[in-house]
Amino acid sequence: MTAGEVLGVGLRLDRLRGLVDRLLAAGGVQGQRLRDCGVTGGGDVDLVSLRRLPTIGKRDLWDHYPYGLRAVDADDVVCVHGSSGTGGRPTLVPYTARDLEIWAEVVARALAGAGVTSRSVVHNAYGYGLFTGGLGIHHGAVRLGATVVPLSGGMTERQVRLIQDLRPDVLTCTPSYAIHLGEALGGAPNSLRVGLFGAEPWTEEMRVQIEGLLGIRALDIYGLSEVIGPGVACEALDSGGLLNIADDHFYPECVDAEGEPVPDGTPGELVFTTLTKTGMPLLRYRTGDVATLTPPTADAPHRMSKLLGRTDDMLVIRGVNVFPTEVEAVLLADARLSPHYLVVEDRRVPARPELRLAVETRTDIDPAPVAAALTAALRERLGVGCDVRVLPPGAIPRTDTGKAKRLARWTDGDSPLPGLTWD
Ligand code: DLL
Repeated sequence: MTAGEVLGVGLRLDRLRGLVDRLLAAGGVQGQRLRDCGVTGGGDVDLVSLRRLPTIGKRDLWDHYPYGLRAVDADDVVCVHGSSGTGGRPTLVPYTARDLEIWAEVVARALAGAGVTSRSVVHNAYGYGLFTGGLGIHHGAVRLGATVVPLSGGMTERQVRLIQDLRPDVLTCTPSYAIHLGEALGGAPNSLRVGLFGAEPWTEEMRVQIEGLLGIRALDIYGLSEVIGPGVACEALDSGGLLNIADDHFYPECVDAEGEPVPDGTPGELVFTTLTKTGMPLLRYRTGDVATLTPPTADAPHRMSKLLGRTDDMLVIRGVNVFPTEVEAVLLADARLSPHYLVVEDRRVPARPELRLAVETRTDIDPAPVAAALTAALRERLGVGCDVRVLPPGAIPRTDTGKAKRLARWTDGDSPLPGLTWD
């Protein structure tokens, strides 16, 4: 057996060629773009020349809303998922029965990598609905034969009660909700062993907090509705802090701002090609998510780092690039501060953008020394000044459903944190 066969290169190539044939046959915008660059069939492409094929982005999805990128008959669509997206413009994704199979398979794989078995009880507190978190984890847990408790988000008291009564060993939810739940459990012993957290950015410092609060291993799960939902990549117990990418279904690349490949291990924008999906297959989808990529080995698929940020939540403050996750890493290093915060990019005076941060203390203490220490630590780490407001416990609004809002762009109007004036 050659190395190529070990890595399944042949399988991926066949799937890529099949995808190109399907896109050409569907006759949509992706097929047209392929024809425009001279591709007449799957046989014209391979995994190396893939990088020269056209990309597709969120704007294309919006331009062809709601179903313009569907590549099958409406009859073959069995459900729709998506995300509300920035600026209220939803992104909708049609799934076929085959897509649901693939989704269950990749999520089951992710759960198995975290040690979940058919004997496990999975407390699933990702939101159920259009959002892919709840149902995606659900499909995967059912596929594994585990018992899934479909809590969805919110009603924290009921969640606490069911954790105590049903004794789940696995928790799945956003990392911010894991902290919220951990605080609500109040340090009481619980049966949880491992958690799969994702759907929003979180840092190593947040991992330490979650693991401490809940007494579990906290693993990172990544995905996006356009590609399938959770399960595109996931950390395993033994993957050394990297996320295994399900690259037999979602072939990854990592590119710079011009779309050129970056060297292995260099941060860049993740681009995925859905090799097997049928409802809304995507060739070279630019995710806007920034991470590093590690090539496959004989024992491991492509792996990605934890997300470092997004190309579009990157703040540029007086020429300095700042990802909100860097701010989080600094503030979580101070045990006096809670993990609830809001980063504000204040561009009310366009020529004088300001970085601002509202945080809260864990307990009622004098905020002044905390603010001074945090301001100094942020300047040191980010290389740019940050106006810090340290508020009492509970001052930052919580989200107990959906994703935490940790970044606000302020160009005019009222303060993004009601009641807090910054001037
Ligand atoms: O958030 C899918 C998902 C659900 C992933 C549950 C993990 C767990 P969307 O709502 O389409 O899908 O949002 C996708 O969320 O492009 C990233 O910017 C961000 N994101 C997802 N997972 C992570 C993660 C789901 N582990 C967008 N770390 C993506 C950081 C993440 N950001």
